[in-house]
Amino acid sequence: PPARGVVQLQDVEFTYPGADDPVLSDINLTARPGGMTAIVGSTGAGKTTLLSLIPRLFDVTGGRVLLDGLDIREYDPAQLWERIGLIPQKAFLFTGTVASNLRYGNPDATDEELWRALEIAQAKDFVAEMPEGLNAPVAQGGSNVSGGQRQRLAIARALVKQAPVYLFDDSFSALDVATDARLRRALRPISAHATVIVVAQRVSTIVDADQIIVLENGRVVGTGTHDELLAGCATYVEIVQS
Ligand code: DUT
Ligand code: MG
Repeated sequence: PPARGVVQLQDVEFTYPGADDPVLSDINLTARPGGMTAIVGSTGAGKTTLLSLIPRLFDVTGGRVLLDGLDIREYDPAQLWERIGLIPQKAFLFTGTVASNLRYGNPDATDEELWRALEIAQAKDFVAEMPEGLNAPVAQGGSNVSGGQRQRLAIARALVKQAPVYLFDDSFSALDVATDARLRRALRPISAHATVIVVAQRVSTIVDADQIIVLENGRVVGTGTHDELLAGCATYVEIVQS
């Protein structure tokens, strides 16, 4: 059956290898295509850890993660990775060119597809301004581009995969407010058919989410829309007011 992108976490618990205590416990959530799920919580709450379980960067130590109804441990790892576009909290680039960085994950992408992804990621203008364009060199660690540019190239790289699931780990807070807003607008056609999970800090990023999951010390302390959580979740109120 074709990939749809329904992500489910069921009674998930996770303890880092060698650690004594779980950093995530009793996590239950369902994220569906055509909607955006936002994950909020203070630093150390477990947001990055939660996202890392979906492409199996780590395996759960309790409960299970399902993609389209199937335990992710049943997938061939490469097949799972193909279906998930992960934009890490700390974006990284390889030594090479803009194009080689973008094609990581989808070697067959056409130049046109690369430009389309760059456009959505708000990275088209600065790449077009480079004399070599898509063939512009990327120095070791992406040291010849700014942090915000690196972030947007990492977003474009994930979009080139055309995955049914996208995981954005705090990808927007490093961007200025205007770029952030343009980027989220440009992502709407994608979230209309894909499953999008974003870890976010700015209220503007999360107010429109179809569901918001509030994490505190590795546990879900609230699930709902912005208005529902404002009315019923003290932790959420604290987060959005800080
Ligand atoms: N942790 C480890 N080992 C790791 C990564 C994290 O023990 O390799 C711990 C640190 C923290 C908890 O797991 O107590 C959750 O960390 P995570 O990075 O998931 O938190 P976050 O919500 O993403 O924090 P931030 O907002 O700072 O990104
Ligand atoms: Mg994090």
